[in-house]
Amino acid sequence: IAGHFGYRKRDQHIWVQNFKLCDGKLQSPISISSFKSITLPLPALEIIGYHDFLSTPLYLKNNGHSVVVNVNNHFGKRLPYIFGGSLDINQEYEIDHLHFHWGAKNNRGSEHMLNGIRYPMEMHIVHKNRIYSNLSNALNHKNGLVVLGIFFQLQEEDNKSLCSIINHLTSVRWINNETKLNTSITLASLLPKNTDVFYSYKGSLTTPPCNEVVTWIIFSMPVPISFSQLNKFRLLSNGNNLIADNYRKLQNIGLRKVYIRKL
Ligand code: 1SD
Ligand code: ZN
Repeated sequence: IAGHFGYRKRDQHIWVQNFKLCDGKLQSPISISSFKSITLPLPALEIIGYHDFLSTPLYLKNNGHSVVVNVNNHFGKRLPYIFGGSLDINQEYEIDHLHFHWGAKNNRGSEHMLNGIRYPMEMHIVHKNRIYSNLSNALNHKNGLVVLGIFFQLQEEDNKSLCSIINHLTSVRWINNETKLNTSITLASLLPKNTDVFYSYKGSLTTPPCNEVVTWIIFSMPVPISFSQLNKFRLLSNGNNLIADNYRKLQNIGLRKVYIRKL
């Protein structure tokens, strides 16, 4: 959606010049602290269709900022969707795509921070409110999007559930490369084992044009990834540089509240 923007400090500094919304009061990402979060007796987040095999073909694309799996063409079938949790009653959000943010080094990469920890990678599963016909329409409405944020944590063994994506990364090494996944993905296998505990707050896209239309749901429990798997993301290129450290600097929480759902 956005034209040119970069992630180096001096590049992020000028996002606001080209994209006015990036200067708003409800920007993302933020640093989340469990102690400062408000516990609410929220119902569980209902995640429907995440256990099904997604209709193929699924495409993986290097867009120069990240690597994206588009899920929105779910021919003839209902798209996986979410509701409940911290979301307004009767509002359903269907999946549009997922993408990743990662670091050049293991001590950075996630956009959000949780209790002072910056994880080496964060996955975003972007959902749009079913009442809007497409993603660009949803971007004009406060209740347009819900993004699920999932942290990754390094472990020795490979995370088998990521293989179908990671095995294709060499085919999308360069910007605008796109490839068909030859295996299906079961979205549920990409989620943490426990989705009962999550944080939620009102924020924005973390990339220009920074629309303040996102209800963020960040799971407390991370998902494992191995060193060698993470390194494969770091080989992707935008034509000039390797893609890494594609995370936005922290934004002020301001007057916002962050809610936590516990069991
Ligand atoms: O960075 C993504 C951007 O690529 C696009 O996917 C947008 C929504 O379509 O979302 C942002 S983010 O806020 O999910 N990082
Ligand atoms: Zn993102």
